Amino acid sequence: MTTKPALAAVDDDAAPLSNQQLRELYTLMAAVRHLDTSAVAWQRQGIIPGYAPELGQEAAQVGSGYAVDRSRDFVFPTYREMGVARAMGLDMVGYMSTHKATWHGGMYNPVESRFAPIQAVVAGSVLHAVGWAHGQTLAAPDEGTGVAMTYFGDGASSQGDVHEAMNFAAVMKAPVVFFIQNNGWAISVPTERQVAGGSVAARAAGYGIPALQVDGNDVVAVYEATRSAFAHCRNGNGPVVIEAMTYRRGPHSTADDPGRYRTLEEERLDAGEDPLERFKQRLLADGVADEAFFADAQRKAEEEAEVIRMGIQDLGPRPGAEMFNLVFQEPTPALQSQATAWREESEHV
Ligand SMILES: Cc1ncc(C[n+]2csc(CCOP(=O)(O)OP(=O)(O)O)c2C)c(N)n1
Ligand SMILES: [Mg+2]
Repeated sequence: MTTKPALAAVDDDAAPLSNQQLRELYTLMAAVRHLDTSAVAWQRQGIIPGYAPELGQEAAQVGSGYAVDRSRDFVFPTYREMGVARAMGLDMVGYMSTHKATWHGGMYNPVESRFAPIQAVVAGSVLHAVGWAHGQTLAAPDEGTGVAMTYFGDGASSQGDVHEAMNFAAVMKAPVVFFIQNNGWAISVPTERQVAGGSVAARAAGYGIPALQVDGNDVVAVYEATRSAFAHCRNGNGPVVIEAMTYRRGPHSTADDPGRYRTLEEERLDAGEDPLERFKQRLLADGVADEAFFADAQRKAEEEAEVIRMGIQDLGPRPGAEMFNLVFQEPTPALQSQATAWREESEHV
């Protein structure tokens, strides 16, 4: 499905993925699958108040996150990028603490991890990424160009912010990868009722941005597309749009009931092949991994999720008054009076 883009000729001489890297990709996808389904269970058990599952989007997330150079690039996620976070090696207790509502944006370090705080404002991350990428072009060249990668959905692509961001990035040649996970749905609204012009990738032409539409359920295809896009951006050619075609299996969030807008039969038919199972069959067929390897990956995934569960359960509550402290560098009078009112009502001081 990958369409060959008009990417500028780039010095992308990276070797194909080794067998060890292919196995690592599978291990990551298995860890993400298990953590994702565990997180839904944790929400049902009252361990976390809410979660946005990414079942079926593991290839899109792990494949793209794996291409990031954590020494200089920066990722701007939405609320659904747990798989990217895991592929980039984040502290997952810190990451999942966001879903426990323990701390704004999670307790991991965004600067060190190169992964911005989780963004719940649809298309908000797109603007932040373009600003950061533009900053790279203003920085001293000998610092080396980092590339921003912003994640957003098919629904978010209808936001005016995305138009402004793409246009600005193209005009300013900002090194930014616009990574769209087209998962078929924006909560209850299907893509065809949301995206005009045939696809999100098709829109890029209007901004003079090269676009790749890639099979988002093929982890290797996603990795290769992302790697090419990074090389294009890093060489001063401006932004790239990647539209990874995938499918959101299950609910939008733990508060959603997809039975209100689609049947299980429709979901099964439209979802296509499971990206994890598909990759497993490929690795088996190519002799890259055997059944013992897959069993081991599953065991490790279960152990890892258990450590994360204990970690988030051990996190105590943060002092509620903290929420007022990080809004502005200098608190405004209005904020100060809100903080005072909140303390009087909540802490009875
Ligand atoms: C600015 C803004 N408008 C509306 C919402 C409510 N909202 C949350 S998720 C969502 C749908 C997003 O769909 P999509 O961009 O396809 O991402 P997906 O959830 O499918 O990953 C909406 C409308 C919001 N969070 N922010
Ligand atoms: Mg969507």
